[in-house]
Amino acid sequence: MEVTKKSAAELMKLENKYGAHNYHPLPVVLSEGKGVYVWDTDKKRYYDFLSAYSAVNQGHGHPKIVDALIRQSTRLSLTSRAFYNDRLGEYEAYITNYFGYEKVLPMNTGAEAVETALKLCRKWGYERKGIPADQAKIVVCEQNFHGRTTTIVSFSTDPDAYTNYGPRTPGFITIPYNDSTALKKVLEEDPTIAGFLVEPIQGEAGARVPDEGYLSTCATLCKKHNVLFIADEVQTGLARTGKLLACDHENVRPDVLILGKALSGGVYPVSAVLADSIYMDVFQPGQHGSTFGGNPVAAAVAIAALEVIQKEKLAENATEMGAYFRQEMTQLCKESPVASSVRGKGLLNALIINNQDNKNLAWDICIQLAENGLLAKPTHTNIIRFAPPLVITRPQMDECIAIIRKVILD
Ligand code: IF1
Repeated sequence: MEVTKKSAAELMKLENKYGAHNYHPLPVVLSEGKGVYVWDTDKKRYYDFLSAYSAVNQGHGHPKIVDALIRQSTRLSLTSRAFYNDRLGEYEAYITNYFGYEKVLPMNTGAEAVETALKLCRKWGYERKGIPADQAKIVVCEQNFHGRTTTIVSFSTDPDAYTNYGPRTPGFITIPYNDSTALKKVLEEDPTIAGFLVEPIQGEAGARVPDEGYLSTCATLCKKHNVLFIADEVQTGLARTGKLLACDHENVRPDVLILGKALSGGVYPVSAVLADSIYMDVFQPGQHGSTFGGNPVAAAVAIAALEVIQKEKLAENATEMGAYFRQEMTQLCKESPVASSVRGKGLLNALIINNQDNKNLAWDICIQLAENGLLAKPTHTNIIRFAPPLVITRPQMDECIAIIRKVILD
C-alpha cells in the first residue's frame, strides 16, 4: 500500500468516522519514529514522553529489534503450539535464565498474561493449596490497572473501566494500595485466598509509588499465609523504574511475574508469565494457551529486546535520567503554582497539576507541550505522566526539561 498523502485533519476524521470511540487521543497524527523521537505527517518532530505506555523502553525502531522482527518474519512467523518451532525453546531458556525462574508461559498482550496468572493462581489454589471448589479468592488493590478483559475489569475500581460490563466475575477482594495492614487482615481472616495481585508502582493511577518496604512486607505476608505474590510488571518492568524489575528495589522475588509491553520493544505484542515449576506445573496440555503465544517472531523479537536492555544499560540510564528529571521538576514546582508536585521512580514519573481553577488545565498543558515538540498524556484530569524511552540522553533530557519549563511557566 502506498504511503498516504492525506492531511492530518483527514486522517483524524477517518479514525473518528470509522473507528470505535474508545479513545480520546491528542490531535497529533504520527507517521515515523526513531529512538526518543516521533514525527507527525507534517514532519514535525516530537520527544515521545509516553513511550506507548512503556512499551518502547528501547526507543522507537531499535535496529536490533527491528532486524530480529524482519529476519524471523521472512523465515517463519507462526506455527501455533500444535508443533514445536526452532525459536521458542531458545527463547524460553533465555528469558527464564534472565529473570531467574524455572518456567515461562508465553502470551501476547498484557491483559492475556494477567489472565494467565489469575488462572494459574486459582488452579494452584484448588489443586495444591486445597481451597474448596469455586471458593478461591484473589486480593487486588484499589485504583489497580491490569487490562481490559471482562474478568480484569470486574475488579477495577474505575467506573469507566467496569460500568455496564457486568455481571462482574466473583472471587476478588479489594483492599487499599500501599496498605500492608489491610493485606495482613484479609489474609488472617480468609483461608480461601490463593493470591495477591499488585502493581509494584501503580501506572494508571499516575505513577503512585508505595512506601518503602510495602512490597517486601506484602511478599512476606503472602509467604506466611501460603498465598501467591503476583507482580504485574507489565508497565514497571524491563528497566523502566531504574531496575530490571520494580520489585528489585525491595529485593522481592514474586512467585508469579507478569511481563508485557517492552518485552518486544514495542514492535510486536509479546507478554509472558514467569514462575517456578511448583506453580507453573498446574497447567497440563489443553488447559490454557493462545494461537500466537510463543510464536517464532515473538521469540526472536523478545530475545533482541531483552538483550538491548542489558547491553545498553537502560536500567542505569533510567535511574540517572529519572533522578535528574525529578530534581528539575521539584525545582519547577517551587517556581510555579501550576505544578504542585512530582513523583515516580526511574523514568516512570508524573507531574501533579494544580487544576482547581481549570479542570482542563492538564489537557491544555499537554496540547501546549505538543506544540512545543513533546508528547505526554494526562491521566485523572490533573496528572501528566512523563515516561520517555530509556535511551534518552542528558542533552535530550535538558531540551525536554526546557520545553516543560517554558510551557508551565508561560
Ligand atoms: C490502554 C493505563 C498505562 C498495565 C498493567 C496490564 C496492562 C497494562 C500494569 C494490560 C496496560 C495500558 C493499556 C493502555 C493504557 C495503559 C495504561 F493508563 F491505562 F493505565 F500504561 F498506564 N498491566 N496499560 O499498565 O496490557 O493488555 O494493554 O497489553 O489504552 O488501555 P495490554
